[in-house]
Amino acid sequence: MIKPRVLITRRWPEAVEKAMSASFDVTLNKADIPMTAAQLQEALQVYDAVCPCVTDRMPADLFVDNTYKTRIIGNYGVGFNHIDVEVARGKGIMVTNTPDVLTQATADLAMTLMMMLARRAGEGERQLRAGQWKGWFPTHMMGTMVTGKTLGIVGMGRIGQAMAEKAHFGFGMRILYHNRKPISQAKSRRLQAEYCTELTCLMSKSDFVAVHCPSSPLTQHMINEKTLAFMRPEASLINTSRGDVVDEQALIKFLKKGLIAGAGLDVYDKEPQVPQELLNLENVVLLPHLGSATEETRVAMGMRVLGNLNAFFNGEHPPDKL
Ligand code: 8YV
Repeated sequence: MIKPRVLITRRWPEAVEKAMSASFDVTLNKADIPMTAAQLQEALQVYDAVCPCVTDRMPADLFVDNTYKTRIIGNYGVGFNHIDVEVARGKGIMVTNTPDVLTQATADLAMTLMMMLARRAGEGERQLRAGQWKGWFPTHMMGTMVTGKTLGIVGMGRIGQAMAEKAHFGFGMRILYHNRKPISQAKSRRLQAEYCTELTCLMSKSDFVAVHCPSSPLTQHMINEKTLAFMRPEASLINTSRGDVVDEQALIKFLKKGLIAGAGLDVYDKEPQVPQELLNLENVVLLPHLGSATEETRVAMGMRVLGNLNAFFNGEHPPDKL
């Protein structure tokens, strides 16, 4: 039987490249250089399945032809704002993603950012590495406690809830959340989580605001000058979702003026570009989109793509069809 032709656009962990190669006629991007729009367009005419990730932009205008060889796009990642799913669907291409498997890793990273901010870990490490540490003194780099503080979660989906669990049960934090609709009563009772119908209400009551909602036309620049204005000067913002949910220029303005205490960012509007003004600030922690970057998670993400492709080519319903 002829195996479906599958393109994996970037290097994946070896174990999943092997597993994919056992099931399909796989083409790997050995050089791991991001593909151009033209290469992606060509791929859609050559492969039965294309497996992109966040660096592969597939907006509406990428799908210029009327018919394609590709019948499924198996995205490696849970976020899919880089793919126009509606347009792909209209061209007869199914799109799948990889939910669940990266929930804990991403929530862990949001916790990391919160802890680093609160305890000024980035600043401290920079000072020490620069040879500027003069030794212990009582007022040296005092941060703030996380334990007992209030965490406001914007987007109480899988990752938001996982962070709430860690923060509430691990650090005794009070949980507020803003979401399209309240979570189940059982879940909110367990976390003693309070629902804020208004984002601004959550912003005004939180010591840490963590953004977990997906990028969409509805959430674009949801954290902007207007909403940031509700945050307290001692409060900080954490973003591990997508860069465009936050208006970066507004955030920079608020950070520079000391209108908010700090920001912990893992995602940016124009990745991998990070505005110089953010790089110049001490009160920010900046990570290079590491949310799901654990060995276990990146393997599990690949296996999830494999499961979706296997189901599809066996004529079954892929579990993560969008
Ligand atoms: C992924 C992510 O690593 O899955 C997501 O949505 O943001 C990341 O953690 C990345 O998207 C890979 O495509």
